[in-house]
Parts: sequence; C-alpha cells; structure tokens
Amino acid sequence: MTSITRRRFMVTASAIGAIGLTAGMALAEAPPLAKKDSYKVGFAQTESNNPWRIAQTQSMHDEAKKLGHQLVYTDAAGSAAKQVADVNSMIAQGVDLIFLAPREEKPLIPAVMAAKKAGIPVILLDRNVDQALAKAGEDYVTFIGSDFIDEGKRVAEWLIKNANGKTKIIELEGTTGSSPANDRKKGFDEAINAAGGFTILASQSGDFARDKGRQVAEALLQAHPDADVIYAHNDEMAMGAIAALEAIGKQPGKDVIVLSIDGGKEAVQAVVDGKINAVVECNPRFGPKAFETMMRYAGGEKIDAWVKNEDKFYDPSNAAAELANAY
Ligand code: GYE
Repeated sequence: MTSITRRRFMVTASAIGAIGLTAGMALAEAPPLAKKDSYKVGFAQTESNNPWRIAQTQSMHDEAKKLGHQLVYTDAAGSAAKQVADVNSMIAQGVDLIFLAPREEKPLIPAVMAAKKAGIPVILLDRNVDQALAKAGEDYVTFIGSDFIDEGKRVAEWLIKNANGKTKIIELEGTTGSSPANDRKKGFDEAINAAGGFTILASQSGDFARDKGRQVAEALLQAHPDADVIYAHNDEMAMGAIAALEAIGKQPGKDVIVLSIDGGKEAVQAVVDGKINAVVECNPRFGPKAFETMMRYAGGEKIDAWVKNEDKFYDPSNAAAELANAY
C-alpha cells in the first residue's frame, strides 16, 4: 500500500465509523454489552397458554433471581403486534439486553432492528427470525434453541420404523409463520416423503394450542376417516387430538398412532398410558443457558450464531423412567 492509498483508506474507515455511530446505521456487529455485576434484562414472552411456556418463564425468573439480575417480563398473549410493542417498551425503559422469543419469523424483525438501533443487544430464545431478514452476530447476538428440523425428522424416523402398516397421516402444525412450525414440518415431511409408502392426507395449523388442535383434529378426522396417524407439532395439540379421537370412539395410540414434540409431563404420562406413541423432547428450561450466554457475551467472547439445545426422545421403552424428569 502506498502512503497515499493508506491515508485514503484510513480516512474512509473513520468516516464510515462516524456515520455508523451517529446515525445508528447498519453496524457490522450486534451492539456490545458492558461488563457489570448485575443487569436489567428484558424477557419478551410470546404467550402463556401452555406448560412449555410456563416452564420457560419460570426458568428465566429463577435464574435471574439466583444471579441477582432484574428481569423486565412481558407476555404478548399470542399477538406478534403486542410483542413488538413490548420490545419497544423495554427499549424505552433502557434495559441492558433483551431476551426475545419471537412468536413468528417475520413480524418480529422490526423489534430486533429497533433494539439494534437503540444499541441494545438481543438474544433470541427458543424461536428464530427469518434468516433472510436478520443475521446472528449482526442484528442480534445469537439464537438459543433446539434443532426443529431434526425434531420433525426424529418423529418421522420413529414412524418409519414402527408404523406397522399405518400410513395415512394427519399433521397438526404449530403457529403459522413460526420457526418451530416451519421447521418441524420440513424435517418430518422430507423424511416421510423420502421413505415412500406414506401419505400426508392433510396438514393444518392448530396454533400450538390445545383446543384449536382438538377442533382441527376433529374436522380433519371427519374429512379423512381413514387416517391412522396423527403428528402434532406440540404436546398441547396432541392432547387435543387425543380428545378428538376419544370423542369418536377411537383409541389414541392403538387405532391411530399419535406423535408429538415437547415432552411435558402430561405427554410423557400419555406415553406411559399408551395414548401417545412417541414424543421428541423440546427442552424449555432456558434460564441457565440464557444468562450464561449473556455473561460470555459481556466478557467479549465471540458467540456462535446458534447455541443449540439437545433434546431427549420418549417412547414406551423409557417414558416411565423419565417421567419424573419431564417438566
Ligand atoms: O414447542 C410450543 C410452544 O417455540 C419451541 O412453542 C417452542 C414451541 C413449543 O408454544 O409448545
């Protein structure tokens, strides 16, 4: 580099830096977190209508308390618009960092960007945002959560091995536009289609909710009375499907194979009782990993784009033994 080009390079670099800082424009990196003994931290929850969410919230509260951090908690009550408003209110309150469980992949992008612009780092918990619109390490720090594609695939693999001639599937999808619904469908459908011999008769959203799941299962069972497998993207909808089956005199787990994801106590008990055939766990106890990741970030460590949770698998071979450990 000649001295002229070097000088020009330095001028350009500092000009970009100045613009970036004053205008809050596209910074190359997620906002830093200053080192402190205790933090005021936001946790923007999506809803509290199931044991999974309640266990996650409890775990966040417990860990914050244990470590002496203040937790500013909001519950979006199932509305992405409210969740965006919740994040904006956390920004206004000047929290140090925001843990965000984005209800859907696209609608929460403005919240992530608003926090970034305000210089507040965001850690995504349990659900992800659209990867074409926001990036780990740039727009938010990292995504902590399970491999949802693999969860769906593990359900499919169990079915392929244990179907015993049952091949006609009803799929109950999670919240439309959420990363676990998208990915649990992708992982399952791809593996099932690759195996051959199975038919997905219908696939419809039950919004990860018990009663919605029951209603959708009821309607789909009526339209497809020959269905002999129900794959639900979470336990709540699986429990709803069990109620729908019992209401028409079918035995869940026997006449119709029931498969689920989450692995809460009620579902693991249903495996023991023979009403659910297999469940892939999705661990909701995020507190320790969330705060540990935050502290590593404050310490200047480079955080991977994805901090992965490992999930167990429950079927009749281990459900009774694992029941006590299920949330
Ligand atoms: O499976 C479901 C919850 O985002 C992984 O959301 C989570 C899912 C979980 O409401 O029960």
